[in-house]
Amino acid sequence: MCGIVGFVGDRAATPILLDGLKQLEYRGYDSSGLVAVDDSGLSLFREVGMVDALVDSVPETLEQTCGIAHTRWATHGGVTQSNAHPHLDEAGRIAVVHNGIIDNVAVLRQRLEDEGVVFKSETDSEVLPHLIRKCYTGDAMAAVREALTHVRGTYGVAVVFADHPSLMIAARRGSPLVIGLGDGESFIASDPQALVKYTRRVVFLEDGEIASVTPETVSTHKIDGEESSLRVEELDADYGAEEKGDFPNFMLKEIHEQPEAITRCMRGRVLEIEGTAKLSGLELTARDMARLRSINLIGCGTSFHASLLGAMAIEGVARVPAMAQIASEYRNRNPVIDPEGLFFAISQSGETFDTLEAVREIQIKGGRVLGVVNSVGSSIARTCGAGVYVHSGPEIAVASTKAFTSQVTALYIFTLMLGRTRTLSPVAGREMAADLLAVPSIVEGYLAKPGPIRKAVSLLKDARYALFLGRGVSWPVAMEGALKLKELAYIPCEAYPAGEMKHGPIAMLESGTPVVVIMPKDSVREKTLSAVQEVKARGAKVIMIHTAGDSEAISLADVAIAVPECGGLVSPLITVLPLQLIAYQTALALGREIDRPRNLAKSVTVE
Ligand code: F1P
Repeated sequence: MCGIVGFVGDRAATPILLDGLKQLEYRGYDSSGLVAVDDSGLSLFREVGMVDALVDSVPETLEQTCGIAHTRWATHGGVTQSNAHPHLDEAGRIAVVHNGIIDNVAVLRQRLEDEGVVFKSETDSEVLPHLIRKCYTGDAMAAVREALTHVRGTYGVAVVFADHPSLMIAARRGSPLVIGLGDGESFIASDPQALVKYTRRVVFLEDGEIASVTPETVSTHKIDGEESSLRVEELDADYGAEEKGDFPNFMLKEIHEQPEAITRCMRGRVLEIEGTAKLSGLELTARDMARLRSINLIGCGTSFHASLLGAMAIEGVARVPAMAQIASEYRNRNPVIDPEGLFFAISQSGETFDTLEAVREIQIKGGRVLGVVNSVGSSIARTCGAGVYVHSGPEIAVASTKAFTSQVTALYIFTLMLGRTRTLSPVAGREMAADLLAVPSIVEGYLAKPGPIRKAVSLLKDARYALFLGRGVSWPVAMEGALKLKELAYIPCEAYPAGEMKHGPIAMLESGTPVVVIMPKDSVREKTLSAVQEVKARGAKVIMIHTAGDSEAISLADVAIAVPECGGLVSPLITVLPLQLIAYQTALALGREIDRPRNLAKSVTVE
């Protein structure tokens, strides 16, 4: 979602800003812009579409050594040049880039219009430069700070003033910002990815903080006044080193990284001999776990699907009542928080606004919430304070793949650990540990020989509708498969528990409708078979994901894709692989953008 980059130093700012925007492209956006600053004024450039359009429009000769830049993902107002950021005050001396949403925009805009301000865009963000101008009497920091006291909603903002051409002001509430400390130069970014090429010494702004950033100095304050201490951190040496290597795009690379990612997630955590697991980041004692009364797992999109699988495992194996919750719904329904319960916030990016707000709501009500997060140091990880890092490594493609399998793995590890404090016997614990430890090589084996994916693509690519069916643990897998196909190939599709098909979606089936059935050999396979018969009776085409050697499944399938045998609980980590590949190959066949599908964002930082 929207990205921010800022630079101040003693070399030309625009190449650094443009490069930073390119690094943030993976997050999703629809327009971009920048301003370069010196005391004669601001040079503004904005373009709709890819950052390359902006690169083409910015002259290479610009010498200004300070500037801010933005990739916009439209919320208020369409995708137009005038809605792209930065936005300026009327005198053209103050520029602002903004991530987030201003809730009281209507009141602020009306007030400013009544005072004679003429707006040039339809965005909520444009109120900021005008408000700052009203508060400005020569002190840039004081003006931004005062303006922000009038704003309700969320923001990560970077502001520059033509009067102060070696200064950037950054402030954060609900939308992440990081400041990079270079040698005689400083950076601002909404994601460390944009600045890691230049420096690894960073300061993550906390919510409610404002920073004054010059080439040599950074100071942070609370927006409401007092000075706050500067916490300089060092990013990992391999942070931001992602390259596509021999792969044509990040998605395929990330699909193939799954064996390694799952291995990393389990390293030192699954104890095969003892038949248990350890997750010290959770800071839970065996006594804490034995007393847990309920568990809620909260996430969005793919992370919600991982939450569903986590909840099934926790309840089924560890025998603790567990529920998966969609984060955006959860916090709005004034949930009752069980003080004897435990909450997990599941998020790849650790920045998903709805999930972060759910965390805060749970904390306000006295609940204990732990993160299951990929992005180290992200807002959800920091807000939770404790949790599990899934360690899948940076995920660049918007459609999540390796983060999903790592999230599920982490939740299974937790299940094993929790189960052993309850009814799970040492023998059953050892079996589960062995099943988990076997996963990476099974995944590797499948990916080396994925079966007739292209045959499935030929049934799906021109379909007007597709249905995904699964039972038990294969139902969330079906949901994940349908989500991937929607995200990447834009094919209308839905996922249903196989037993629920006859309660509605069966009406959608006609001759040739592709139906993807996830039916590994497990305790509910027989029941899924009857749904397959119903599908076939309507002339629909069955793409069957089945356990290798299941001749009955093969005989019913129009396209049969075999996955290797594995433990029942861990089957989602295998059956999801062909679905990732089907979505990927279908999108390729249709000429879709793979790593940055339309309208989507990697990090959804708005409500
Ligand atoms: C949640 C999510 C992703 C999806 C897309 C949009 O993100 O729905 O699952 O692939 O990128 O956001 P997160 O909370 O897991 O970062």
